[in-house]
Amino acid sequence: MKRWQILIATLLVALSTFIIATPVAPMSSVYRIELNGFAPYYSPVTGTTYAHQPVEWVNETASPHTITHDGCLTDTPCAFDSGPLAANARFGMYNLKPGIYPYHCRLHPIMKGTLIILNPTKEPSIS
Ligand SMILES: [Cu+2]
Repeated sequence: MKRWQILIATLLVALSTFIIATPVAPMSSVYRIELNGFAPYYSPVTGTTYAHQPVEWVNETASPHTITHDGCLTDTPCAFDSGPLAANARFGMYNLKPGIYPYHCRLHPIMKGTLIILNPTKEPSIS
């Protein structure tokens, strides 16, 4: 084997090792919140993610529920309201601004959760 062939083979091995060892960051993976039939009903009950990451609620119960931002019942802006979400159905939000979003189920007011959307460069403000 000539010197240049050894050099290329060495570079290819080094490159393939680098590619295999470098994990791909899940930048667009979905942040998932499950709805359960028992307290605290939303899991995680306080979800925290970043503004670039889509958020998805999945109804794991046999009953319909809503994911309703508390602002929808006040004079503050309504950031999201799923309407009745059937069993095994999903509800996604993809463009929430950084902030703290308390939410609840319109059908079962005992169900309450909080979604915190972080901006990597700033502290969240109350929505
Ligand atoms: Cu409910």
